[in-house]
Amino acid sequence: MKALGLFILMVGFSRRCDAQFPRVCTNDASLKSKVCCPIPKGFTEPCGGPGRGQCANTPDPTVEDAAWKYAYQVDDRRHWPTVFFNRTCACEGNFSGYDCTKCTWGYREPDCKIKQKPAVRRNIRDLSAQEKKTLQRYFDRAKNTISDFVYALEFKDNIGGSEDFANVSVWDFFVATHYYASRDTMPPAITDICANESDCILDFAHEGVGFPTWHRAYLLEFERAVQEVNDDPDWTVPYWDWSAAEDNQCDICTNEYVGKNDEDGKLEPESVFASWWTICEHLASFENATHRNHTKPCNVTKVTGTLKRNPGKADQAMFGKPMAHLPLATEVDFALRFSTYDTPPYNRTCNCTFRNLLEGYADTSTGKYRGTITYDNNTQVPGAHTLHNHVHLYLDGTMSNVPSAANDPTFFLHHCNVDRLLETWIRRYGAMDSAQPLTGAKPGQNRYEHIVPFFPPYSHADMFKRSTELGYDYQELYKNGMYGESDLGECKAPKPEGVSPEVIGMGVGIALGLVLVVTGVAVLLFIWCGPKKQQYHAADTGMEMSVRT
Ligand SMILES: *[C@@H]1O[C@H](CO)[C@@H](O)[C@H](O)[C@H]1NC(C)=O
Ligand SMILES: *[C@@H]1O[C@H](CO)[C@@H](O)[C@H](O)[C@H]1NC(C)=O
Ligand SMILES: *[C@@H]1O[C@H](CO)[C@@H](O)[C@H](O)[C@H]1NC(C)=O
Ligand SMILES: *[C@@H]1O[C@H](CO)[C@@H](O)[C@H](O)[C@H]1NC(C)=O
Ligand SMILES: *[C@@H]1O[C@H](CO)[C@@H](O)[C@H](O)[C@H]1NC(C)=O
Ligand SMILES: *[C@@H]1O[C@H](CO)[C@@H](O)[C@H](O)[C@H]1NC(C)=O
Ligand SMILES: *[C@@H]1O[C@H](CO)[C@@H](O)[C@H](O)[C@H]1NC(C)=O
Ligand SMILES: *[C@@H]1O[C@H](CO)[C@@H](O)[C@H](O)[C@H]1NC(C)=O
Ligand SMILES: *[C@@H]1O[C@H](CO)[C@@H](O)[C@H](O)[C@H]1NC(C)=O
Ligand SMILES: *[C@@H]1O[C@H](CO)[C@@H](O)[C@H](O)[C@H]1NC(C)=O
Ligand SMILES: [Cu+2]
Repeated sequence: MKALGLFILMVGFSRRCDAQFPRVCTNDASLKSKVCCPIPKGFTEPCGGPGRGQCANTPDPTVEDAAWKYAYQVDDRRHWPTVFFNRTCACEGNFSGYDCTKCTWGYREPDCKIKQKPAVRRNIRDLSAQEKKTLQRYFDRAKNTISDFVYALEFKDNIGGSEDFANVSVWDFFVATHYYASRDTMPPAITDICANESDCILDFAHEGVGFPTWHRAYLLEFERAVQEVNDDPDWTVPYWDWSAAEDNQCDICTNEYVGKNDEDGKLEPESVFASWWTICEHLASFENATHRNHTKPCNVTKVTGTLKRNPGKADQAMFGKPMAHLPLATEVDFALRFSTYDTPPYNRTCNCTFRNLLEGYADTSTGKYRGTITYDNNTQVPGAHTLHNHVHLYLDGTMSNVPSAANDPTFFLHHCNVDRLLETWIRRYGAMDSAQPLTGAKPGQNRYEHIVPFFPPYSHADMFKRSTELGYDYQELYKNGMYGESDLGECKAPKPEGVSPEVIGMGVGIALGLVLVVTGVAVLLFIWCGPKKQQYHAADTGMEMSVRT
């Protein structure tokens, strides 16, 4: 298998829309002119010419937000992708891709005129023995094949030319992409500017309304890349239905699937994935080098370790008792009852929204945000780490830190299930425009903003529709939509004001209100004063394994 991987290493496969940038556009002339309009093979004009595409100014749907000006004004990811390229291919009809030789999601050759029958993403537990082998082989080939896309090793200001871009494997390209979208912006040491956490962490993919659609795009790109690298356009990424796992433990953590780990969290040598290297494992600030107070991009050529997993062994004092097992089906049921997709301020403090429950900063019994509380005596009450975040932390290792998570194949199986839950929500409540805000989200997460860092760019709105319009479907939606209507925790519509017949009830209410206020203040104080870093949990504890600078 390894030999096969190496054998095909140098075989070129065409890549479709993606992030950070096609090799063909990272030559000195293109970088200088900011034009990325290649002449496709078999054509004579850039972008293919009339009937296919032409070179045009890149649209810039950015929503400027004064609240983010410190972090944003010097960030390469602002006005994506115009800091790097401001003229790109505008493709006609259903053509797409950086040179208009590809089809938009859901369409196929010839001439992208065929609307494809939705490809079905299947439950990983239903794959045949042979299909499981294929999955491993396909992933391994992606890990060992050089991508058509290259990655910048430097800030834009410091990029001299093509020598500042590095080759990267197809798999590692996705690791770097997840890292690039979510890395923190400034070193935590700059506390005068980073008085508010939101000024320091500029995450285009998490803790916000764009979370579900960012990862939907990411998964589509990933699926297509694996298809292309293995020359199998019908392959689909399977989903791991963790809420249905036996004994609520990692039922795919075996060598048949993603690999079994030993006591130290290392994968057994029998697993294909035991030999996988990892990249981008530390927060960028870990590297110390800064430029205009920004942390450096991940050096994609540097191996940082191997995959680590320790399911059920995450620190319960820090993350709570539920870390001993996977999230329960009742918790998923709860989240899917919320018809409100998201609300201002569209960050991790949101209450009673499907997005924050799915992402995992809201409690799956109350529906409300709950951050970690640390008392003076150093006792800690863990915050909410639910659903998506819970699974990341439960796996305890590579998956539990944002920058490194996508090194682990489990990431894509997990996120496929997260996307299935999004799809279940969309089928029940509808993909209404109003769900995604026009303004008020974090940078790059508003409805029509470009999803950073995919190239050529497209928006969150493009992803917020029935999956069948994007060319794929699921073997089965979550419980086929059967998850009840009644229990909304503390999020029921408030009772109309007026004289309550139950005075005792009121007394309890007031007491509860006081408790909530006190808790709220404690949480806020903690958010305010806590150290800054990025992990899949609801508030910062400063106790993570990676070294902070
Ligand atoms: C694109 O960038 C180039 C190089 O910086 C600049 O000269 C040009 O004016 C820009 N074009 C647009 C449409 O912003
Ligand atoms: C995409 O292809 C379909 C099917 O042929 C066609 O109906 C549709 O008009 C095309 N879309 C565009 C924008 O050309
Ligand atoms: C990067 O990969 C391309 C295509 O495989 C190859 O032509 C080029 O020499 C590689 N560059 C480096 C620096 O290895
Ligand atoms: C932090 O946020 C508060 C409240 O939103 C604001 O008043 C204050 O100016 C912000 N501090 C900085 C340094 O931006
Ligand atoms: C990063 O900075 C810290 C504190 O200044 C220092 O101790 C550490 O050695 C630096 N790390 C690297 C890799 O330079
Ligand atoms: C970087 O941070 C330092 C310390 O807060 C500040 O004085 C300086 O102005 C910042 N530089 C830039 C370019 O933002
Ligand atoms: C990236 O890492 C490689 C391997 O450790 C090293 O040789 C190279 O100098 C690094 N490049 C940059 C720009 O830091
Ligand atoms: C969430 O948004 C509110 C309002 O802008 C802000 O005060 C708060 O600091 C944000 N919290 C986090 C964790 O980003
Ligand atoms: C620490 O302080 C909290 C809040 O005052 C209290 O509830 C808790 O029992 C204390 N824990 C210990 C071990 O003293
Ligand atoms: C969510 O509710 C908690 C109390 O449960 C409160 O502290 C927090 O401020 C609320 N979040 C928002 C965005 O209103
Ligand atoms: Cu993510």
